[in-house]
Amino acid sequence: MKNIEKKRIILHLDMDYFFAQIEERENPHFKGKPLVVGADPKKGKGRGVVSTCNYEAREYGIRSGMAISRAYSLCPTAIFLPVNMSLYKRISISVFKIIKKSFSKYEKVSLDEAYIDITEKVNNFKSAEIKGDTLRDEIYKREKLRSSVGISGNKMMAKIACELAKPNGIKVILPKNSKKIISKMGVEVVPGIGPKTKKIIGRKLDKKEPRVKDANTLSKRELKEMLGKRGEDFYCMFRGIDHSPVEEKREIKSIGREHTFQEDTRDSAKIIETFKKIVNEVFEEAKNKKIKGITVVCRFEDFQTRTRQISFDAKRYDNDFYYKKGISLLLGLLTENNKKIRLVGFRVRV
Ligand code: DCP
Ligand code: CA
Ligand code: CA
Repeated sequence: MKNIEKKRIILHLDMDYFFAQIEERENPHFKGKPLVVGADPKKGKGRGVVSTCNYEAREYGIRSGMAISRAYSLCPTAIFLPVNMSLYKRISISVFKIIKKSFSKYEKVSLDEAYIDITEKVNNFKSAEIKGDTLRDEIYKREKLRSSVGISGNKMMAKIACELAKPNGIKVILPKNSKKIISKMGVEVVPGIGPKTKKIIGRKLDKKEPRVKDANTLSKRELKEMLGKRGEDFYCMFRGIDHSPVEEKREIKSIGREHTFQEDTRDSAKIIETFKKIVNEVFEEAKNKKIKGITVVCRFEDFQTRTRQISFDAKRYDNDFYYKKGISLLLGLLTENNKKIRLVGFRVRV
């Protein structure tokens, strides 16, 4: 029963190289040159990361999340710009207004990404494609920004279609072709399969880079034994099936700060002092809002990034309470290993 999918038509929209494209729009003379948005590279000595970059910079191998120093060494002549988050947020709001005008059932995934359930709006995939084109045209007309759209019978396949459509394109994957198309891909295309799960599957199949078609030799029971309840969902997803609904989530707001140390450190007094400073900044911004949860982030010298979090009940506590909880999470992370710390961060959900 679970292997039969309800007929739906789902559209996935994702803006192309979002932060960098906005910077190109604001500064047209940057167009055509490699452009990187992120931390200050400080002539190769900078210590933050790349947020994103345009396609010209990607040709040099630069990618989101990469150390900015690495990006600098790959292309020292690129244009490096700081993250102007308030501008990107403002433009994101405008893009979502355009979506909202034409569609009622959509789910915001991030600043530049949304799923839209258009089952009730169109009768077939041909008219779905026209809807997708109209949306892309409308965004371009109003915001002068390019985007890509994927369309299929569920969220997972619509996102895969969108990846294939990028940049500035549209792609439809008919549900009857979903299984065949996904089978050629690496298992990590399935949402929820990260490096750890991939390793478990790879070990079982004796393959370093397991593909979906390899994973399709595993029975539902085997997957459940290996990965628990999630394994059953993966069994369906490996066959192009995803039942998850498009749901408009109430927006969870988070307020956070992070600090990259000038030099990697294990000096706990120094780490705690910095932590205290950023926690206070976060409290300052969160002001009277009810805190629903806190997250502490540590990035270690080898770039491994670990987080720990706690959620709270409906009660309101004073800032000191959250600070002490934060410190205990931080100490937990620090005692996980002996590596030096590169970055520490603190975030609250409000
Ligand atoms: N972002 C970030 N750090 C990351 C990944 C992304 O700050 N590690 C930001 C910058 C991106 C935006 O989020 O512009 C959207 O992320 P995407 O993954 O959609 O990437 P892009 O829009 O930059 O590129 P693409 O054209 O591949 O979608
Ligand atoms: Ca994007
Ligand atoms: Ca995105």
